[in-house]
Amino acid sequence: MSLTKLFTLVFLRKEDQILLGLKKRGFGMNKWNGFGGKVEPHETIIEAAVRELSEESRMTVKPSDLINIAHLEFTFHEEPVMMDVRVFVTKTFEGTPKETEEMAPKWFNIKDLPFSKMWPDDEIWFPYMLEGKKFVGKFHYKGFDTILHHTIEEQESM
Ligand code: 6U4
Ligand code: NA
Ligand code: NA
Repeated sequence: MSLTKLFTLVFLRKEDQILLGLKKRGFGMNKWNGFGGKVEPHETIIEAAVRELSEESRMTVKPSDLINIAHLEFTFHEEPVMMDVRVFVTKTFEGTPKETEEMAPKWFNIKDLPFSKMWPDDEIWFPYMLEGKKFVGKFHYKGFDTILHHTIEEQESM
């Protein structure tokens, strides 16, 4: 796999709720997701996670409060790109979610998630995250709607 791109994805938890944002532009537009984006060359993965969360929702977290719960690897039929997505959760944060240029944030009850308007893989791996598991998930897509195959392996630690 020649072209690997590193991304972050952050989820804030508050009791039985999770903060998602409706993406307003670019990759994943019109889908609900956590907050995140590309890791820039000058920053660590954690720094990117903190920055993207703030840029997209105006929420603030300390780097040490982010718990890395998953690695997700997305590959695409007949495309040499791999997306390596590092997933973080935390219950410790400051601020009130605000709509930004990129995302419109909203708290969802974890029993009432909008899976039909999320990435198809989310319905497969969210249950692991919501049960507090750590895992590596690999998803091979054809286009952006069809998962040809996937694996999920639980990990002792990330
Ligand atoms: P700009 O250029 O600022 O719009 P940037 O915010 O750096 O982009 P973006 O938003 O394109 O990056 O990053 C994609 C986001 O979507 C990351 O948080 C990872 C996440 N993501 C990508 N594919 C996903 C998938 N199949 N399932 C999922 N999240 C995915 O749950
Ligand atoms: Na983003
Ligand atoms: Na961004």
